[in-house]
Amino acid sequence: MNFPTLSEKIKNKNARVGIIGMGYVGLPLAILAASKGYAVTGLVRTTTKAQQLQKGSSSVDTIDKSELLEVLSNKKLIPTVLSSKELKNQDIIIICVPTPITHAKKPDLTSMKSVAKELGKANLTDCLVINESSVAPGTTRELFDNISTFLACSPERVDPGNHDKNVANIAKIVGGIDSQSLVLAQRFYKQILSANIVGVSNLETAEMAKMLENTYRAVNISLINEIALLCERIGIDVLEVIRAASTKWSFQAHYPGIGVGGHCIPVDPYYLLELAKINNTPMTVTRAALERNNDMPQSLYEKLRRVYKKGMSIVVYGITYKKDIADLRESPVLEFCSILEHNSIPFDVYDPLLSKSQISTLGLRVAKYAHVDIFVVGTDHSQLDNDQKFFISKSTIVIDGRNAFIKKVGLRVIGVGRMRS
Ligand code: SAJ
Repeated sequence: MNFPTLSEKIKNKNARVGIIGMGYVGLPLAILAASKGYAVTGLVRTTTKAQQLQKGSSSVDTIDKSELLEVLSNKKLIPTVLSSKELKNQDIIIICVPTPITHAKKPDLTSMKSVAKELGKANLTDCLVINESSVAPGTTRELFDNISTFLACSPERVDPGNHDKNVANIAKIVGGIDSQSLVLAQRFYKQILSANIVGVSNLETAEMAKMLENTYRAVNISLINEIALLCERIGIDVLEVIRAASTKWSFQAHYPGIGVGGHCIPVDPYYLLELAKINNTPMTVTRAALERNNDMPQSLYEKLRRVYKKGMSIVVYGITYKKDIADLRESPVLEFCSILEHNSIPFDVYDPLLSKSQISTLGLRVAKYAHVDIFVVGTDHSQLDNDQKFFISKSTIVIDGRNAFIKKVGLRVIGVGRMRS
């Protein structure tokens, strides 16, 4: 299909859209495109996943269930197993698969490479392939060039748990391998998003923009972690320092804590480091920032160590990577727990967003409601206000990994950057 034909199909919403990966990025996008009138095929790895999704069941907790059921029932969204045949049926193929890091903190492109293989086998002729997965500059071109006529990159920018910003209204960066690919991708997103569509010169600029925004965040979080540790030494309150600094228009506040988790911030900078290594460009600031963030669980452990006496009861409250999100990926609290285990310090875990079996499958012991000697805030879920009474008595020491206990309410609270260490 040539440019005018595909452009017309996009305009009339007759273009068939295949989205590879029905996770926290692909599924919201599929629901949105389907609700805007496109015929969307949700491409997943296994029949079981396709059947589960067909029944409206998904582990993605950021979608509106009724919207999903609606597009399933009107058959605007059809979950199917990824295959070359299904790929061949599509006019637009959007890649939304995970790009994690290995234990050795190296980019893990397993999913991307397997998608590239499937796309290669499909002998696509003239469809538009768009990569939304976060990768280092050059990866989209390397993996998907010559796979089809049109190729674009538009990095996903979802912010799980942020109800104001969603897939429809987050500004969309788009780069194309050529001008026709860029225009087609922009026209498609314009049809389904209310957000501003930001066209850039090429694929690499789009990829690098995503890497920059997440590395920027990782570096700034590491800076405030570092300043927090200094504040402890000199006995001032880092939260008050941040409040004061925030009166400067050019200062963007970040907050210290137990560490940095999730599928983006502690991950994407390692893709950049790998690219920098290949290009002999040392990225000392980024590397140091990641090390600083990775050290924060240990730093919180040292605070606990200083007050711990053998036999003390400990609860770690909240183990997911961020407030009110039930996602464990790269959670620094899990790192903190393994440090406790490594030092043979027994503890129990409570997380209101996880079931008892989810916690036990991690090899962790589920806490019962009982007052404890040490209460560790791993993740400051909103329910903490309510739940704390089940665990905290007047004599409980709080190791506050998220500075959730702003007022110390007569308790002994040891925060991050909030008192002499
Ligand atoms: N964190 C801090 N201090 C802070 C902010 C975050 O320690 O000041 C920790 C969080 O607890 C968490 C980690 O860093 O463990 C990541 O936090 P996040 O709010 O950045 O959460 P994410 O991973 O959901 O970030 C997403 C990202 N979205 C995409 O990559 C598409 C990121 O780009 C966004 O900047 C971020 O949302 C956002 O909030 O905007």
